[in-house]
Amino acid sequence: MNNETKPALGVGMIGYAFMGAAHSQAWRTAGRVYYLPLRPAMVTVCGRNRAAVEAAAGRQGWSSFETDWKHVVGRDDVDLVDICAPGDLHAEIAIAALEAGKHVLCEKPLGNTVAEAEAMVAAANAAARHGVRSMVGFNYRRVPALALARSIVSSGKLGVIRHVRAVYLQDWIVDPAFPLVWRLQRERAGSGALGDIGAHIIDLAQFILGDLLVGVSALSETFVKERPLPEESSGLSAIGGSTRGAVTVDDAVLFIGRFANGALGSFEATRFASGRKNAMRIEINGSEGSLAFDFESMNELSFYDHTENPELGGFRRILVTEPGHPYLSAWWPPGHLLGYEHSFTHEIRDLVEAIGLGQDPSPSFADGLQVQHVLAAVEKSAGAGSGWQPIPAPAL
Ligand code: SOE
Repeated sequence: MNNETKPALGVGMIGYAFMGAAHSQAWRTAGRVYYLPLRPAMVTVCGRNRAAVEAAAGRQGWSSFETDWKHVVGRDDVDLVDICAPGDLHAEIAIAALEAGKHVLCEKPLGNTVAEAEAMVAAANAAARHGVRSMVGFNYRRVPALALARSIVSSGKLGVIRHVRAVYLQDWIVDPAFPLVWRLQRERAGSGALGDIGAHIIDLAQFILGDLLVGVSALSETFVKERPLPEESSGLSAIGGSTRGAVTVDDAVLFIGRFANGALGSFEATRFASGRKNAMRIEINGSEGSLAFDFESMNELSFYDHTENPELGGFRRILVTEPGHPYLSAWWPPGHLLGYEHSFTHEIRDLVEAIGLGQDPSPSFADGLQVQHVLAAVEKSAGAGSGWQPIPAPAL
C-alpha cells in the first residue's frame, strides 16, 4: 500500500520563516521517501502578515493560509499543529492545540521559562491519555552521524564516559548595526545564544550519552548592549525616544557541567565567533575511545579506539552514508551525502510513525522541560557569578 492510500494527517504550521521553511520541506518530503502509517497533508500555514503568509503558502506548498493561530487550532481538517513561531508563543499555542486534541510538534527550546515548559508538559501528559502526541524539535538528534554516535556510546564501545565538550558557534550579529530582531529580545526569545543554540548542544550531549546534567557553572556576556530597532519594532521600547533598543539577552555563554554518571562537560554557545556560520561540534571521550563530530562535515563521524595498538591507532573517519546507518536506507547509495534539511525530514518521519503506531514520540515535552531546567540553571549561575575567583592584577 503506498502512502497515497494511507489516512491523512492534516498539518497546520504556525510560522513560515527559517524554521517554517525547514519544516515545510520535511512535510513535503517525508511521505515520499519513507513509508509512513499516515499521509501528511499540508493543510494550512499561519502568520500575522496576510500578504507574506499567502506568499509563503504558495512557496512552501500549503493548501491554505491563516492569519490567526486560533483558527488553525480550531480547524477540523487539522490533526497536528507544528509550532515554528518565536518562543513567547510556544506555550499558549501548544497548550491550546493539545487541549483541542491536536498532536503538537514544537520547535526548541520548548518554552521561554521553566514555568511555561512545566505547563506544556502538564498539557502534553493530559492529552497523551487520549492518544494525543507531542514532540519538541531537537532536529540534530536526527543527523545520522549523531544518531550513530548515540548508538556507539550506548553499545559501551567507548567504555566509561569522562568528557563531553560541545560548541555551537555563529557570527550573524557580530556587526553592531544588525537590528534588534526578536531573537535578541528576552520577552520574545527567552534568552539569546543560550536558548537558541545552547539548547541544541545541551540536548545533544544528554541524548548521545544517555545521561543528564546534574549541575552547571556559567559565564555569559552581552557584547553589544543596544542595537537599531527593526522596521517592525512593535512593542520595543526605544532608548530615550531614539531609534535604538536595549539587547536583553546573552550574546555568548560558556558553562561547565557534571553528568549524573560522573562525566564532565564543557559547553560554548556564541553568536560572536567571527567566521563561524553554524559550526556545531561535539566530542565524547571515554575510557575505551572517543567520538568527534563537526556539523560542517555532517556526514562524517570521527572514531578513536583506545584499545588499538597505539602505533597503528588514531582517529578514523566514518563516512555515515551506509544503508545500515540511521535513516540512510531511504536515501542514496553510499558516498552520496545528506544535508541540514534531512534532519527535519527524519524528525517528521519519526513523529508521523510514532503517531501512526500510537506511541509517544521522542524527544518528549518532558525532555524539553529537562533542557529548560539546564538553561535556567546556566542563567542563574551566570547571573550569580557563582564560583567566580577574581585574579589579582599584576603589581605595576
Ligand atoms: C538560529 O541560531 C538558528 O536558526 C537556530 O534557531 C536553529 O535551531 C539552528 O538549527 C540554526 O540557527
